[in-house]
Amino acid sequence: MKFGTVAIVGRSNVGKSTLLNRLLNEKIAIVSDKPQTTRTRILGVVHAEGAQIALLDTPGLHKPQHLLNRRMVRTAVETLEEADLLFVLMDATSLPGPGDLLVLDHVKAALKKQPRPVILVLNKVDLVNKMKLLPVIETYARMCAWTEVVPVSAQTGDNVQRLVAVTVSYLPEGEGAYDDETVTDQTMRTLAAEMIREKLLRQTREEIPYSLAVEIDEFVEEGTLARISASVLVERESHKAIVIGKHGERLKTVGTEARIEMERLFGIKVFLQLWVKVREAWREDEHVLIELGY
Ligand SMILES: Nc1nc2c(ncn2[C@@H]2O[C@H](COP(=O)(O)OP(=O)(O)OP(=O)(O)O)[C@@H](O)[C@H]2O)c(=O)[nH]1
Ligand SMILES: [Mg+2]
Repeated sequence: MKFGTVAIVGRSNVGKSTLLNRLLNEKIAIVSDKPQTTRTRILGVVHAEGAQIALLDTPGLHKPQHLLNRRMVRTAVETLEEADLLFVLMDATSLPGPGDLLVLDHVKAALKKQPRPVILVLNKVDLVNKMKLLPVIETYARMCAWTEVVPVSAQTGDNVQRLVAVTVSYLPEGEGAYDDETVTDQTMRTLAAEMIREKLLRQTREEIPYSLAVEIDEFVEEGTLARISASVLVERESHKAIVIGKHGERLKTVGTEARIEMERLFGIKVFLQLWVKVREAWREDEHVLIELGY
């Protein structure tokens, strides 16, 4: 038996959470086209033939500007330093930019402290034709002493099984740390809050996605029904109006979409109530961050 932890790191939007979900065949981490979607470390356990892989999805590495972001980057760096193996995700649709160089600096620093297998995962190959992919692979290949380079599409699943096989080959020998049923460390409460936040991210733009948070006030299971009450935190009155929308339409859409997804994942009926609260500068407030699990 083989067992090990694998940190999934990279800049925002490269598809780390999409890859986690793909490898688990389950939607555990929320995904969006807005940067800095993932704010915490998320465990996903892959039960493979003769191996168990503890995947750790992390927030995108970036230059932090708020306390929230400093904690996000710290989480990613700590995970990078602790894991047995690293997946460094890069976007195959473009040549390396400043954000990718920042990621490489973090990766090299972690490898210097503790050498480990490091796999370059070039994601989103579904968007690139083969002719354009080769120079991108060659450029990245020269930038670090990668153990392996694996191009994939987390979205379509292309080459993802090869990534699993390559990963297993580099895992340490050992018994799995999780029982057969364990897929994630995310509680239903956290999953519910995250699903609401994902729907909010889809419905908002500019600075609003960065300054939104969702807190579960009540989560009561009554047989086959869950009664959930949640607060959406925003930083300004003007943002509150936008989140609610004209005649409450936007919040209603968010609530409906989140409820449908929760019912599917939890397999029970959900009664969901949403409130919007203004909490000025919550991203700088340590107490609020701890309350939110950040
Ligand atoms: N076409 C294509 N799109 C992808 C692929 N993987 C991810 N995406 C899209 O890229 C966007 C970002 O995906 P995420 O999985 O949220 O990215 P992330 O790296 O987790 O981002 P952060 O959590 O912000 O650090 C989403 O719109 C995804 O649908 C892929 O293989 N192909
Ligand atoms: Mg993510």
